[in-house]
Amino acid sequence: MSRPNLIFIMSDDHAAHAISAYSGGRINKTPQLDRLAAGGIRFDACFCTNSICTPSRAAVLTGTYNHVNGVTTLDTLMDNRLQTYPKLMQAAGYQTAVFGKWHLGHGPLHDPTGFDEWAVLPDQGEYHDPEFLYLDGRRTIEGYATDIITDMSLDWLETRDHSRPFALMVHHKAPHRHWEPDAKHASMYENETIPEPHTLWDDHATRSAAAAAAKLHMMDLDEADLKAPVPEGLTPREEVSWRYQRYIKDYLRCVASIDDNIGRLLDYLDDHDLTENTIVVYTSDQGFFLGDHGWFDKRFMYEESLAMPLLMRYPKEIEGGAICEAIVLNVDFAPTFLDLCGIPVPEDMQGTSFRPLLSGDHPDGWQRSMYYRYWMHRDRDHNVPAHYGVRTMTHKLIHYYNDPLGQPGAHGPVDPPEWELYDLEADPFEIDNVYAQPENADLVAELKGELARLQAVVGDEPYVT
Ligand SMILES: [Ca+2]
Repeated sequence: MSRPNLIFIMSDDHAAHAISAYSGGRINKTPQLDRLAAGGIRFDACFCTNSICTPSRAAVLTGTYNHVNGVTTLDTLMDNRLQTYPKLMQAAGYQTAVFGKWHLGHGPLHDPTGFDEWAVLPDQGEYHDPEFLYLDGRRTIEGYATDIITDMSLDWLETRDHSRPFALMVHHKAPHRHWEPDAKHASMYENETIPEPHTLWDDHATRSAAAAAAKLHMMDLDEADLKAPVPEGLTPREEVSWRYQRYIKDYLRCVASIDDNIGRLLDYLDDHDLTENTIVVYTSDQGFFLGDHGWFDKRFMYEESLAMPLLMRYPKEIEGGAICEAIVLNVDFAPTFLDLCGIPVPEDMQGTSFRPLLSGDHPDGWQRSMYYRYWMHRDRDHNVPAHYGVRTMTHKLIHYYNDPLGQPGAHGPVDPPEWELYDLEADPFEIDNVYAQPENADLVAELKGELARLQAVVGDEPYVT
């Protein structure tokens, strides 16, 4: 039997609630992503283990947590000698390529390795007429990043060795800040009002002081984000609403271009008889606040940031329209891809293959909780505190240990430790921190025990004052 191909599409900061297969189309329509979901499986509890670009990308590639792979913050680059799933696939005879955003560093120790061909954006890269880095230098390509990354992917598919299986990574830059749409989508939503999220007016009253001090509010969006002067004469509340519309429309315009380009890839597979034997994956390196809690950006362990969209299509093993509510993590991707392609999963990968979940099996003992850690205390731009925590199927316990710990890109001062507890069933939007309520003492003790257990399992150190 021929080995499957893999197309792994990862965008940057695309929250699941901006995909209509997830949201039912509350704020936008994504027909091509919905096409992928209809032909495959939608994961409703896929989480990142550290909600920023570089660390999540390292976790995806290596199948390990950030305290193990060393990529804890945006200022820690990935050592390209680490074991990654593309390297293992290449060694097993797969043709491999990556096009688009890399954001794991550049130069001899950080450029992509394990790929037959690559072209990546330097750092964040540009939306318009972007420069790309190649093995043999830099070239600027005219056009729009999302289109170009797809063009490169299609060209590579066309010119590949057709006698061998392939693993193609399509890593979109969009819809990362500053959300610059292309001309085709520039006037989309122009005469519409996008619905505001349920928690746009969250007053953060019960949240920890450190979390409430984050600079992610609509009022923290700058000129490059808004791309227009704030109209005069608005009340403070009107200004927040105006800023939200400016932000979300550009964000959704960038998403619309991704959606169109996914359609081009899916069409190519259909037209070349590749659909049946190709695993197609769509995800984003983390989630994003789309005005939720009054915020943009990510970093926090709250649901909108923690959750990654995950859609997978593979007709040989996945029934169309399936939905999976089991917890899967970014560290589980690498072992799953290897498993699906018949390549042994190395013992030192910390994630677990979730291949059984694809066909509806639910293995006994499958994870019912997950460990999260954000290290980049009080980063200059966003002021989000360092924290770790545990999310179970029903609750979330967050410990703001509030210490930079000398991590690159983290800053002081050290603030007093704080805790938050959310009941995800009673309070799915995480408005009421119920940590201090006496009746929750037993639950808090239980969750602290689970947090300690998970830290021991993954080999991370608990914070000690
Ligand atoms: Ca990102």
